[in-house]
Amino acid sequence: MIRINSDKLFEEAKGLIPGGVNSPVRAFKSVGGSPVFFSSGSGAEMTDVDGNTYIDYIGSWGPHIFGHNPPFITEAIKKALATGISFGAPTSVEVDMARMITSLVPSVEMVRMVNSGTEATMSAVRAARGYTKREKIIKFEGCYHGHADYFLIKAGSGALTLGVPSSPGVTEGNAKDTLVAHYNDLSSVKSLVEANKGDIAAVIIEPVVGNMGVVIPEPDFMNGLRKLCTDEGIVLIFDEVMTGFRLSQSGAQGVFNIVPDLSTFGKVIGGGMPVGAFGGKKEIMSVVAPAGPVYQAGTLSGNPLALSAGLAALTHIKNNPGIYAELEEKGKALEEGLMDVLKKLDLNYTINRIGSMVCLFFTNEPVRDFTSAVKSDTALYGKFFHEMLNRGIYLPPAQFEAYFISTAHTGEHLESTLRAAYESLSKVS
Ligand code: KE4
Repeated sequence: MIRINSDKLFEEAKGLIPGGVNSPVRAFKSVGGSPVFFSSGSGAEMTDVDGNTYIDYIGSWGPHIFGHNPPFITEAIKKALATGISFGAPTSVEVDMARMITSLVPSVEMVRMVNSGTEATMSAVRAARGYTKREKIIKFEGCYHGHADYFLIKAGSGALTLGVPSSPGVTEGNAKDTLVAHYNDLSSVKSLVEANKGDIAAVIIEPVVGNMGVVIPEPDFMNGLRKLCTDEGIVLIFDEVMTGFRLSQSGAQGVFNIVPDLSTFGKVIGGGMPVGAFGGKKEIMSVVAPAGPVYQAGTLSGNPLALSAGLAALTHIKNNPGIYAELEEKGKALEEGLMDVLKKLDLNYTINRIGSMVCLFFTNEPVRDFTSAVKSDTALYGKFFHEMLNRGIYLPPAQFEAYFISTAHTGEHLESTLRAAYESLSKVS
């Protein structure tokens, strides 16, 4: 595939934007080569600035659960645009959005809108610290909760992809209050809790990990974590920025029937526009300013134009619960198709999937935590990525990410993807 216009744009971008991109994981650092610049998206497909079309499995890193530019979202944006973009004052759509989120997610009694997943998670931690008057938090190695200082310790996603899970610029003072446990290992959490009795404000976890590739919690792990937090007065925060409204109408917590104390959201709730949210027990959320003393703010928080897109997405979800059966069917078809391809080629790489989140790990071992995930052959993944890219399949440019299927992906899209996977894997393996 010829991509001269992308390459030209990237050369100019590198002189103007750090690394030529506005978010590191887009830069192809771990897979090599130069990023593709896109000009349009429609349904499950995107077209780059050189006119090449791709089947898209990134979906803007999760928001596009209905594919690009679904009419019910674009129409909602156009309608909102006609009456204004932003007021910096309360609007009715903010009440509609809060009502929608609290109606879909039973554990969320009160919610605050923000502008990104990072704002949601950093604010939720601050609320938990303000509510418990404790300072330390526990996160899990390989989980990614955005780029707030206290999360960039053994983080996943782009931080892991770039080989900098603990970022420079994060001070000792900040890092000392972030304790790191191991996913699917309850004893590692219990040890930290025992060693820091009464000092831990919150445990924050991706209830399904999408940022070290897809890693699924084991039943006793999540139930044990819930009990431990209840017993110790620790706020359990489910970071559902990626899983929220993707895995069910009430995210991963609806799949596992576990009630967190706070939840964070992003991606799907913005319909592709910049929206995040955090919410949960009214007793905890009531510490957030101006109801309480824990300060949290944002010029464009609850922006009516962005919320019009998000509300359209959530309204569609509320009115069409059948989409999850559709996404499960399509996810299963892709997973089983990939397993057939691996079998035909006598390969036994690991595939983890839940609903419409899939990951092919280039390792023969099961992947259940950070240690097992990083055994994947990232160089081989890079070769596979480019073979697929040149066959018109746009996968995440990093092994430690999730492929996202949308309702816009058709059987033909999946068949083309599996054909390309067979050709690509037979070439690189
Ligand atoms: P944002 O600040 O990027 O909106 O959200 C941060 C975040 C928080 N929590 C979870 C579970 C997340 O997955 C994310 C962001 N996800 C990455 C993709 N793995 C965003 C892609 C990027 O960094 O460009």
